[in-house]
Amino acid sequence: MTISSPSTPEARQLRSAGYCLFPGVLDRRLLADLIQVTEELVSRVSPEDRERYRYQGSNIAIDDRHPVFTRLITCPKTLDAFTQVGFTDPKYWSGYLLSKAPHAPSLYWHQDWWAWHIPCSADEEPSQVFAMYYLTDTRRENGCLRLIPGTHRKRIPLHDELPPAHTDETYHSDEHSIIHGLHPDEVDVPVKAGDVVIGDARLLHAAHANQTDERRSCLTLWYFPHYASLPETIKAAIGKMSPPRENAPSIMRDILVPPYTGTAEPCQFNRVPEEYLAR
Ligand SMILES: O=C(O)CCC(=O)C(=O)O
Repeated sequence: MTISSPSTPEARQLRSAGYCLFPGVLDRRLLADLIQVTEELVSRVSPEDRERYRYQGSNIAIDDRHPVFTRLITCPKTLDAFTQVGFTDPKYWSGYLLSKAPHAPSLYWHQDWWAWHIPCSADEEPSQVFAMYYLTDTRRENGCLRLIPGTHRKRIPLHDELPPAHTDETYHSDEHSIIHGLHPDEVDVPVKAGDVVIGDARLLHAAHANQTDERRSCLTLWYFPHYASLPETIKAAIGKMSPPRENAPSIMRDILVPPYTGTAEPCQFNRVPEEYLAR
């Protein structure tokens, strides 16, 4: 992808370090409504899912037809932030509620890109990004995000130790193993409730354990920042993995990934970084 990005500090940081932060994008009303709806969702998690997703806390796919999530996905200040970092055609794909109960363990190191065998995986421009919102202020003690800057484009030894993200291997990993450990190059990303962290899906990230008596909830939304410029095989794969969305609210029409109508074969789902992640 050859796209010239703007020279704002956030745009530069996103390309060089793999993430950036915009403060205060959610207003108080939306934040309060999100807290109410997500508490209800978390209260309905089965004991089996609570155990399976104990490192993420929960892994609840959000319903983008629910009015509160529609407001979040189309949040004007986040869409404005996308413009400021140079996204040419942002399209929303999916979102998850990751809610750490009091005293929940750390989240394992991982990256979330899934088409590593396609050459665009080496590009400076991200093919996929997360927009992460926290519903409480975060810090190391209550399980803030941590990440290793630059690892979206540079291989480090840890890459070769990690199983593919969000699989049985990570769900059943040992809390004291290297994939949960501290890394000398990691940085904490503490935030205020209502900030948004925009990050490259290729970036190695994790979260600290929640050592407090309070719940810590995160909403991660996935977007393709330059959807129109993605390789056809990736667009076909996205189309195959996306839920049907004929009944999407009208406010969502412009931001949702469109149905794939081309003829390309979907590329494989491949979470393992190979030749396109440079040493
Ligand atoms: O809980 C967090 O802070 C990050 C969550 C995350 O990256 C994930 O579950 O994939």
